[in-house]
Amino acid sequence: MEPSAIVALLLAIGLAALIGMAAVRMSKKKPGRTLPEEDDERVAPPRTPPAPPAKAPPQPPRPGQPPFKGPPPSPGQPQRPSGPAPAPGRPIPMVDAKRKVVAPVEPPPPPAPKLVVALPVVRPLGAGLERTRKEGFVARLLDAFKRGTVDDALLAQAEEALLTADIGVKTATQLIEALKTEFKPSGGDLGPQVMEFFRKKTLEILEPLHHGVPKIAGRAGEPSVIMVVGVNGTGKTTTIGKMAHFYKNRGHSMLLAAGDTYRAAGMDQLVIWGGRVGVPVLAGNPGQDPASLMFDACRKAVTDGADLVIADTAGRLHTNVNLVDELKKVHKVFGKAIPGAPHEVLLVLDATMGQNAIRQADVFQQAVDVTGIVLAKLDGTAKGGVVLSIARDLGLPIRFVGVGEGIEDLRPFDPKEFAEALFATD
Ligand SMILES: Nc1nc2c(ncn2[C@@H]2O[C@H](COP(=O)(O)OP(=O)(O)O)[C@@H](O)[C@H]2O)c(=O)[nH]1
Ligand SMILES: [Mg+2]
Repeated sequence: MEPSAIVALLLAIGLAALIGMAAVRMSKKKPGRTLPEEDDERVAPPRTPPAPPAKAPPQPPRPGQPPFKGPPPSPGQPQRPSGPAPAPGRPIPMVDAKRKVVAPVEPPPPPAPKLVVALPVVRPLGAGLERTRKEGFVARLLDAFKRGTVDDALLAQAEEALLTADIGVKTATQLIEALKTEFKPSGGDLGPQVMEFFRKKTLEILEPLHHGVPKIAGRAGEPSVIMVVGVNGTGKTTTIGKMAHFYKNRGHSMLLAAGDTYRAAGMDQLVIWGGRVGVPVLAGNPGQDPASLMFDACRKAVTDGADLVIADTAGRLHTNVNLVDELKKVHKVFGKAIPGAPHEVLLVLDATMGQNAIRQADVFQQAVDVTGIVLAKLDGTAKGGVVLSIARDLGLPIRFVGVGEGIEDLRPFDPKEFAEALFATD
């Protein structure tokens, strides 16, 4: 071969080798990659779906795969349905000291639904005196005592203010007399001191009687009987409904007896209350002899193992004589069915009737041995002082006070709470 041909051959081989190397380098570079090599920061691993619940239902083993037998959960350790603990296979949060946290950010778990228990609004006894207070009885008293010196004109003004709240002449006179002889002002604003003095005196008047929830003592294994009497419209049936709720909440099992057989609507009303409270009601036929219904009610209560019977009665005043005879008969029949019954006879009076309510009491006291008073509709009057007149004129304990038409609007009467609410200065 000629030397020039050898040189040409060598040059051709060298050129081919160069082209080959260049092709290999080109093929190593990824198409589309834009980030330079040094941009190799820690990139968060791709988001993984949330870890499965710790206690996932066991999966049936795949064919050929042995069933997984993990360690049993340690006793007492609560099983979390889901939570922040990293589950196997789940990315562990990473922190770069120089840069930012690049851990996957999980959205916060949705808040657990709150258990909302609607508590009934219980109106305090004082709520029943709102109108008495709002309509200026205490404001008038405070105003009178602003003058600072206790003289006859001031005492007359104070007595008048007391009478506007229907406290009764006897009680108003007693309070004013006590003020004259016993009250010792200690300097400063007179009004609040006088209110405090009246509060104490009111308590002294009320306290000798054992007011509040009656102690019903039936014989062991026999139901106790509460007989409820009062003029139509005073609030008997409503009070019985509220009382049933009150006693049911205290664990009593009871039977309500709808003894106002003279008025079908009256019986229906008690049946509705029974449904609302969840206690059985025995209702008779319209016009049925209430005494026979009451006898049946007592028998049924014994059979059912109830420990309390609350009996509604008629209250038609226009047939006064019949009413008295009827109530006497009913009263007697209770005693025949259950020795010692009725254990309590409650007279329901309407507070909005003021002093007239006291007159009504006579009829019922002639007929039956009334053992306590329920004063309904105290919320409906500006004359809340009538509580005092009733208690002292009738000489009977006040058991409950009605402060509204709702199921919870019956308060056991507490003289201290009453005196404080009546003479509250706020
Ligand atoms: N505001 C208010 N209304 C009452 C109260 N007690 C009863 N009532 C209402 O007085 C009316 C007569 O009550 P009801 O129980 O039928 O009287 P009854 O005829 O003696 O059985 C009804 O409209 C009751 O809702 C109370 O404490 N406050
Ligand atoms: Mg009624």
